[in-house]
Amino acid sequence: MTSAILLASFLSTSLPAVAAPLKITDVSASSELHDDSGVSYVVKNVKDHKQSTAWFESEVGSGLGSWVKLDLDGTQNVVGFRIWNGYWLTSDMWQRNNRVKELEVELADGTKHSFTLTDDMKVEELRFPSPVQTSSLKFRIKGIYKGSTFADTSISELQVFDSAPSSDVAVTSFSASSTYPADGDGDYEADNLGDDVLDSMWCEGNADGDGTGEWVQLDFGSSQRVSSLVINNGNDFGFKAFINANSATAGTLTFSDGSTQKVTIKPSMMGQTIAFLPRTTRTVRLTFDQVRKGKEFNDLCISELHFQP
Ligand SMILES: [Ca+2]
Ligand SMILES: [Ca+2]
Repeated sequence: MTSAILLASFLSTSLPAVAAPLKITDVSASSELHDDSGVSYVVKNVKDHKQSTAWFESEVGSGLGSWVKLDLDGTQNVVGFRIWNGYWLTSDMWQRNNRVKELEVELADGTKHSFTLTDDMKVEELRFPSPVQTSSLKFRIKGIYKGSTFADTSISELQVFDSAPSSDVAVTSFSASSTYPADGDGDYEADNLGDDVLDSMWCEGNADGDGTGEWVQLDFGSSQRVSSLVINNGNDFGFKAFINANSATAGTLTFSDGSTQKVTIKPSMMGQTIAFLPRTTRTVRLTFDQVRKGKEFNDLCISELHFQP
């Protein structure tokens, strides 16, 4: 039975509030584009937590019928998935390469579901009409939006979700003291802090400052227990990008009741967990008190920020 449903939304709205991406144990594809001057287009790029790396099919023409298969850790109760459709390296490259328009998802038992994707450089979230039991998902390209320059079709990242609550405290909205304007590399909105993608980030938009005094705030929608934060500091696009931009070294957590706690943050690309005195709070604001200066840009960026109960 084939059924179709389309539910597009921004990152900060539905699935991320209740779920964490399921583990992908293996990934395969009908074809892969050969590496081009050191840039890899292999299929594992759809699950490397980077929006700037993509899988490209290598068929003649636009790759209709090409597929990517994700294997899960056994049979899971899957409610939907998120797709970074097309080549997200830059908005220019996104325009120049094909995007997927019609996507067929085949489950382990052969059941197929069809989805029509929008033609926007936005993360798209799609749900099955009802949860499905499957150990794999095969994403097959059935229709495309044409790129302005190249005939190849690509997918930059895929995440699959079940309905189980995440181990992180669910976030209903992200906000910030300021935000760097979107440019050819994408946007720098605060909801990039919660997408489990390392090379999407919030950056402060204060032209004069180095990020000191700027803040990001997570709203949980109701009172929740929090006892630690998990942060990917700085611009985690890559090592050079990390060195070039500012990263945080100290901050202050402010909770709903006005109480505060100081935290020390390592200026490191590695994810770090920072424990603090447990609180029950609806919001947490992290104000940056001190930064490590970047070599090239004087803007503070943070790639991921999650709180744990
Ligand atoms: Ca990727
Ligand atoms: Ca991110």
